[in-house]
Amino acid sequence: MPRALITGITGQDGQYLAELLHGKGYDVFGLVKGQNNPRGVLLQEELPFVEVVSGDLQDLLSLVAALEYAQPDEIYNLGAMSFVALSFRQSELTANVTGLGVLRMLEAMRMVGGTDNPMRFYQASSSEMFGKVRETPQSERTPFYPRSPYGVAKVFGHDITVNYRDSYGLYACSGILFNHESPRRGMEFVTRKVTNAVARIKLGLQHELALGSLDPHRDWGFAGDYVEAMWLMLQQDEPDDFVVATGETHSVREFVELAFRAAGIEDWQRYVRQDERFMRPAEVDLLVGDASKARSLLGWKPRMGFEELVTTMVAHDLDQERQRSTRSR
Ligand code: GDR
Repeated sequence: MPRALITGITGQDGQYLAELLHGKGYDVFGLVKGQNNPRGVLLQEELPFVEVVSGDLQDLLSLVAALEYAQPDEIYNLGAMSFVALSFRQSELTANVTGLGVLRMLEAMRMVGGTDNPMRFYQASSSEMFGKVRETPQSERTPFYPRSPYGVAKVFGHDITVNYRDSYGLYACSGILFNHESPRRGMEFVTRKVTNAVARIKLGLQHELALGSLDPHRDWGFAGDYVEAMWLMLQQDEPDDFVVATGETHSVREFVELAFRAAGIEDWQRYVRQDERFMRPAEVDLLVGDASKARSLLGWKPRMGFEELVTTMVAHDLDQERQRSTRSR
């Protein structure tokens, strides 16, 4: 059976990827940091087939030990401090985990894999690297101009992955993924914050929704589709980098409007309030990806469109909030 180690296993993508690989017959190992990490405990309940390995992207020796134990054929580095807004307040931590963490994992891979390294490495790069975009749509050839400490750290992670591939002949790929969402998305990200608030407003549990700027545009896809692209990248003859995106862009405002409408609420403006606290020191205004390379070389394409994504997330959150309020009665 092939073996895979996933960092960031407790996050949205880690969970979808673990399920995908398990379905394909892999032994799946998940790196979980810290002592008594509540997300690690939850993971064991939700994905019992995952073998938890303790380790931290800030600790090289723990990564070496994790690779020695798991002996993975494939390493998926999804672990990061991934919330752009927080990266402005915790920039050093972000550089350390999101940036240097990639270097540490690559070094661990070299140490454990030796010469003719059999391991394959996937780095979760991000459309945030394009930041103040130099061209539209953005492809693998578009220059980077990151707009946050998170984006800067991801550029380092991306470049060091390419550099280790070139320097040491590692099979190392970088997937430049545009925003991807699902009912498993963390509540701090705008899509889930909105769909959860819409559900609560619909059920009379909440009366307003405070947001930052409604103008930014994002290329939003479904996370379940995007983890397939990660796996496909590691099944090719040669390692390479790929943009993964839908090619469509929508504003935060459109997302909000559609989410309220999905719950049968037309006058969404009544509930939404702009709040300075959610504005960023520097914003990424417009992202839209050109995934033609992934489409032609990997045979990948997104299955879920924007409207279905929004309505699926709202329906899920309505169900979840209904169940919660029934339980608490
Ligand atoms: P992003 O996702 O920064 O694109 O990074 P996020 O959902 O946080 O923000 C998207 C856009 O919405 C605007 N916005 C708000 N955002 C949040 N979180 N909360 C708000 O209240 C709010 N109001 C408006 C933001 O300013 C922004 O323009 C995501 C992350 O998953 C990264 O880790 C990943 O690399 C990229 O997507 C691709």
